[in-house]
Amino acid sequence: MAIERTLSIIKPDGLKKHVIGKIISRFEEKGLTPVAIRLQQLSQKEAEGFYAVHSARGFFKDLVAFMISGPVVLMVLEGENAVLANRDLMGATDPKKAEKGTIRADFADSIDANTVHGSDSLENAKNEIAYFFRETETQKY
Ligand code: RTP
Ligand code: MG
Repeated sequence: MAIERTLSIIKPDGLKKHVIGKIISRFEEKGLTPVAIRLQQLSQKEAEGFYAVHSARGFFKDLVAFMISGPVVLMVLEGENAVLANRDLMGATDPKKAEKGTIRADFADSIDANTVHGSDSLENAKNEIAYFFRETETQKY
């Protein structure tokens, strides 16, 4: 097993529902330690750049509009197999298809308002972390 870092975002619906603490508890309980955290209102440009891989998809406009509908929590999570461990905790993209006990099954309302983002590969994790954080903003404890 390898210690990895992954980018987690609690999306605007998670903040509006006041479940930041519950979500971060789930990460900590599974050994995913936040080594950087920032609350931020994303600009349209930041959200478009972040999800650029989806720019040709029909849902892109709605996705960007949703991601800037309120502040988000940006986090770097560190732990064993962090990328996959985080995706397992999140559950499927569509909360209706997500397994019980996953974050999306328990807190998300729809495929658009699906509460959390998580990097889907180690390579994407490195790029996504660098998109929002400088190395000096991550901590050891
Ligand atoms: P995320 O990037 O946010 O962690 O979600 P994901 O990997 O599970 O899903 P992805 O395919 O990367 O899609 C990014 C976000 O776009 C919205 N989406 N809508 N209507 C649709 O068919 C559709 N497909 C994706 C979701 O909000 C998804 O989280
Ligand atoms: Mg994705």
